[in-house]
Amino acid sequence: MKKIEKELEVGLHQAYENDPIKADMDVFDREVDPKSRRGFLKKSSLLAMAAVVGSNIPFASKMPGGLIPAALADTNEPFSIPGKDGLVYLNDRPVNAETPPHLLDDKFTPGKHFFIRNNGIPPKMKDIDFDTWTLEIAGESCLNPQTFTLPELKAKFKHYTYAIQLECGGNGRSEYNPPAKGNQWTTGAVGCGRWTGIRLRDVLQAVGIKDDAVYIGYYGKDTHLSGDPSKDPISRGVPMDKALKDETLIAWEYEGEDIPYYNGYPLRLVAGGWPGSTSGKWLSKIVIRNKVHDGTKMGGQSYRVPCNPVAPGTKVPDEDMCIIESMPVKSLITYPKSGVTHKLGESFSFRGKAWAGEEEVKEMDISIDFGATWQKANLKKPVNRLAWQEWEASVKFPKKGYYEVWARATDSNGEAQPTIVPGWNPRGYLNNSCHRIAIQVV
Ligand SMILES: Nc1nc2c(c(=O)[nH]1)N[C@H]1C(S)=C(S)[C@@H](COP(=O)(O)O)O[C@H]1N2
Ligand SMILES: [Mo]
Repeated sequence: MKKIEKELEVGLHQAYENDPIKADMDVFDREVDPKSRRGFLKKSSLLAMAAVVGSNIPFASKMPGGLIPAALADTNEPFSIPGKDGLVYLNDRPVNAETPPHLLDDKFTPGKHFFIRNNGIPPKMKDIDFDTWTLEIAGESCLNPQTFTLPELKAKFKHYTYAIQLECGGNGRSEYNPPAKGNQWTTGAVGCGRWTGIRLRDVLQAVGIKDDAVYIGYYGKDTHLSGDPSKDPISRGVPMDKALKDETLIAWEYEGEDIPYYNGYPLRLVAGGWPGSTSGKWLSKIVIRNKVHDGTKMGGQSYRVPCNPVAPGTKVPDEDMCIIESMPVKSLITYPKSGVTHKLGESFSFRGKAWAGEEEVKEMDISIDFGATWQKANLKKPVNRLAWQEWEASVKFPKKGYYEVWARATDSNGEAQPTIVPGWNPRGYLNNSCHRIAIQVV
């Protein structure tokens, strides 16, 4: 651990000495104004603030609470989270952090760059033991409820590795107007890498699925923010046909290593192409249900959108909201970084990633004239179903000046990304508008 992190931890433990719940929390689970886009630290976390600005703050006692240090106001300076590198911090209780586009340039996202979306407080690392971790399979539509240890699951069922893309349903939320409550994700609540585990299908078939089964639901070992053990932070699921797909995994490995702690170590569900919220982390129980799973965040406005489009700002009754299933087609420009300068006359190469929920991306286009004309990019096939696809394109700019490069993917059903923010919805899900970067040609 770097020195400053150590100091931070010591400082915080002192600060929380008289508050056993806070003292017990992970070092990063501190209070932050959830509305502030960068989620900066309150006055109480001066050591943390000093860590972020890179030096101490002589007039710290005069600093208004919630002030965003000017040194950081317009940078994406990442806060450090153990095992993570370069993420942009949105909130720290629960921890939420996104990946800047240029850190999604690798073919597969390294664990250290994979975004974090927590709804509660993760189990403590010291309480997690890979060898005694258990997964219970139960529910009213399960024939023979059974509990397996993680080593039993590994020994009993065949292993599979798939590159699978996960994206939070709220990725892109920050662009909605009127604004939607929740983490103000820009473009970085997405990643793709190789998950290794067993098929959920094999485990469900081994315990027996009753004929009336329609849905599965998951439970994880994280705890509710209130500390109330009777409440789940989140418990979602998928219909049986998604649960039984080849690529729906119970995984213990990501990119050849243990799953990173914040991404669900030691065991998680991976249901690619659907909202990330269906991929339960710190997985401890799966229920086979005879009705749509009714766990926490399955109802109301959570991970649901109006069944029919509504005007921005409309109040939509719960009964008119539908559960999000496959995510829409989307893409990112991962090279270069927005804001680069380029010399006139030389051709410029762009590259990025594209994905389309349950579908495949069939075409990728880029525009340098605000969408007036489009040029086809070279698009690779996915390495397997539900993996993102690489693309690249090369452009010659006609004259000096300011340009934007826009990227647009089209899926196998002919659905293309919109150039402006699509259908407003109360919680700001499913923004798949084109990614844009700025280029100065000199
Ligand atoms: N147990 C548990 N599983 C969870 C969550 C959570 O808070 N707890 N968050 C969900 C949401 S909303 C998303 S987008 C993904 C994020 O996965 P990641 O943090 O590994 O990126 O995990 C999902 N699974
Ligand atoms: Mo999410």
